[in-house]
Amino acid sequence: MMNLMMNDVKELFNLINNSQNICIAGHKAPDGDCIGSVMALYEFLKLQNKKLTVCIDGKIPFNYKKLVDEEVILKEYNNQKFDLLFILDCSDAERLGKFKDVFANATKTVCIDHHKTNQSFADINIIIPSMSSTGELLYDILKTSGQRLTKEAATYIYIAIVTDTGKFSYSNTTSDTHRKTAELIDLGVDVADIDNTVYNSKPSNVVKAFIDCISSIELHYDNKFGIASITKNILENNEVDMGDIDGVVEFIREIKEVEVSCVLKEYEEKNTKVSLRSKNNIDVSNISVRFGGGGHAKAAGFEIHDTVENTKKVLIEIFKEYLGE
Ligand SMILES: [Mn+2]
Repeated sequence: MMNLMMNDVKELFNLINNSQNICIAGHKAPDGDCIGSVMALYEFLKLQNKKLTVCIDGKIPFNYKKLVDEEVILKEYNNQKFDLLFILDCSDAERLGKFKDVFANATKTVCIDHHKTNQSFADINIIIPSMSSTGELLYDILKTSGQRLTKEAATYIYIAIVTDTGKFSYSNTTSDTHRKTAELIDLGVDVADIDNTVYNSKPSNVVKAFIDCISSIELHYDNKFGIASITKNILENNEVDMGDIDGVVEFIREIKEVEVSCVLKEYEEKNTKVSLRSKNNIDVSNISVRFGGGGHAKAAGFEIHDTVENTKKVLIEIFKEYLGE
């Protein structure tokens, strides 16, 4: 934990002590880091007898369902006010989706995040882009309390780390990440059990939808750019939700020559979400920021209000700058 953050961390625990009604919010279309971080903080604060509300916009993917009591998630936001709001793994308040107004209505706000595009928009901002995951950063923060984490809290932190590091394989994985993970295992995390829950649990229709997405792959610029789409058609044909299909963009990156992989997600006819992954030197967060999105050098995303087909053309054109002759 960086020294310069310690004042913010102390202030954070002061705020917890002085607040009764606390909200914990993650980003829309939640992933493992979002869910793991939110639920770890929830477990931690539960022991302090706070009134807790969780805001996550979007379905909890099937593999995380048994890890989250969906009863604790607020269904609709009706201008409830909170003494203290935690915003986790979000580079801006818009990422709260249908819960974005919770930010303006909270007395105090704390943002904990590792996206380098984060603009430090809350009252207290603990943003460390060198952290593999928000979960890893949250672990550092919670450890300073001196309170021993429960096995449940440790497990949520582990899920956040294991998913955002691609099972400890991405370049965001550090020796510190591994040391902290070792501590989590000492706290009782069952590594193989979590692997089965998070990764080895896909319903067959989800795998079929995945195959359909992969079949749509196009390769450009001597196979250096790979792009595929998750269309509403594929989702409907296989009866799956968007959030259930994970790993397409990482799968495309497995192609030897691919430098940048891209997946287009058709949410509405004119609302396409773009996910980008870079293998080596291209910083995809720069491209994402151009379109009002955020992310990391090797993993970033944004939305375009246009069709999948038009968005594809735009992206192929953009990567000509980077990967064309
Ligand atoms: Mn994250």
